Amino acid sequence: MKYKMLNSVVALAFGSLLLSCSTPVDPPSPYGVLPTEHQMTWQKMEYNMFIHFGPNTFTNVEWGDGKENPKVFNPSAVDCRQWASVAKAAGMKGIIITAKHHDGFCLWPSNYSTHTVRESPWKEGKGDLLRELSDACKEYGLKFGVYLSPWDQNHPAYGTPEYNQVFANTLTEVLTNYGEVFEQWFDGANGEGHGGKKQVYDWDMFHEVVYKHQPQAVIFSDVGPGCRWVGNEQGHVGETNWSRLDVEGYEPGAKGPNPDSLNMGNIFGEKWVPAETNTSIRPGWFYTPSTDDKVKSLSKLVDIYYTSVGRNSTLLLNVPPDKTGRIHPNDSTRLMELRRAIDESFKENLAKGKLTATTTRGNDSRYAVTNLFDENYDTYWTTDDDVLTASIEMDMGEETTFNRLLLQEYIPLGQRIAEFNVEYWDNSQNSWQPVTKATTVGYKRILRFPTVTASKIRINITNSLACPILNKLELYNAPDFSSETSDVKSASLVEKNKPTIIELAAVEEIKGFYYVPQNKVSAPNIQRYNLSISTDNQKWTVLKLNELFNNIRNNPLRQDVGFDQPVKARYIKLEPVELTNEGDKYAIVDFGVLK
Ligand code: FUL
Repeated sequence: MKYKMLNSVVALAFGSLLLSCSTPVDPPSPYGVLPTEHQMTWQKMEYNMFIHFGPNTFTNVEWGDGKENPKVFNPSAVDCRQWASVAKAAGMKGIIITAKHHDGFCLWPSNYSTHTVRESPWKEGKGDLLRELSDACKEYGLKFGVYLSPWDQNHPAYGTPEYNQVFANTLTEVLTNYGEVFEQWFDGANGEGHGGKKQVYDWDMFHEVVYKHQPQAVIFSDVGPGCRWVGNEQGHVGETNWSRLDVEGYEPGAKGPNPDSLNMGNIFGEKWVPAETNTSIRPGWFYTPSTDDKVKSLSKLVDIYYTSVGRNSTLLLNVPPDKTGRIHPNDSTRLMELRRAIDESFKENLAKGKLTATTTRGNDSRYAVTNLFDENYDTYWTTDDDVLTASIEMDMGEETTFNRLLLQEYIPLGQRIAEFNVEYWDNSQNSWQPVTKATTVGYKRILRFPTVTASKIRINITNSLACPILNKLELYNAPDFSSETSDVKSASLVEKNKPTIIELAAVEEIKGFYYVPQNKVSAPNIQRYNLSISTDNQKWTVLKLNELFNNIRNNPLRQDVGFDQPVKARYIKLEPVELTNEGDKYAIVDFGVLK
């Protein structure tokens, strides 16, 4: 009897415990600044196409100076439907086009410029590329976005206060005539216009115009407000990547945050400004036939996918149409290879079996760890507010071979996880063994590690700024596409006051020169230079004075510079005037003549 009594007391106590467990527990309060609904939609797009097209496509330069004859713009077979179909087949969700680059040429017949497609022979001046592309995007179910450079080397008003209004009007045209725009890309470059005039941009006014006409548009710049540059054009955001950024006191362009902040965000940043990794499939942003054989390799592109999408960033991959106005087969073939590689890598999710967590918020099944397996973005696992560390274990029930782990943090409630590691159960040693460790997760984190075979895996969250919230866990065994080594060549470092001189075997006719900088954004490469020639190493003729290597800061590539006419010389002297990163030495990988 006594025994029976005891039993029912236990049963009673257990029952009330169960009851308290099923009392709904409130979801965690948001932590820090949060993404807007539009930033969430944008983040989920993950992979988009960038299109650089304009006079530069025909003059083979990266930065036109606005003095080009608009007649150079004459593609013979523009086919925006081909661009869209390639983007779609590549798995991209949107296309952003350089509606106006630094040369000021407008790809639509703007009423605020006399340097547009209207002045070109293309379609006898009746064409409108923004119309064609926005229509093609609609047809293919892609979103449409626009790049507009405030820096305009053609517009006569550039450098005067009136120009800001001109730019606002230009922006209004683009944002009111072509349907919905998902992203407004503002280039921060701010150079001189006619007669060396520089502009003080009225960013507040520009942003107002965007939000008035396209409230859902995510605005890109070094400081957002919608999304941010990652501080390089090589295709990698930081391994640590916070979607928060300190923006106070900074401006787009040269007055932006330092490259590390852009690359990694700021852990306690004051605004939600997620990263967009923008890079080109070719060495430069614009098409030129000399890069037909330099389309990035599959392994390089796969790598870029992991160092962007795999690190809590979107990827904006530039695919520049050629002189006919079509995407070159070398580029489209590579994009299809990349698609296949991604599909193959993430074909079979091996995450299955029993999932357990050391702790679950209020023991409430709404926050159960099994939510990591479902397809619902808005269900997640989390812990009690004061629990900042936890482990999740997956027992797959059988030996499984894998080399990729995908995690997603539920960022609508803020980015929280700061450090975690992964372990596997080693049967032979009867212990947990390390697989890898990392810092941030964010919207999506894909970890690559050497292949492991195990039946159990454990994720230990060792540091989180608030209770961790995860909504996805996937495991894969991806084929190896990474055969490429780093392409950063070592450079000679030369004292800044010592010019570099080449001596040819004899006096020869030369057509130009090339300079190969170190392919690293942080290298002290030559940005402005003087170039002189001589036949006797005594009397020098200056051919280039205080000239700029275009875009060398953000994209440190070999620079080919032609002379107006061939010259005869035996000695060629390159003198740095200004470096991309100041110091007392400059970097030089190679310097030579074009014959
Ligand atoms: C940079 C520009 O100067 C390049 O030409 C290119 O458009 C790149 C995407 O942005 O700031």
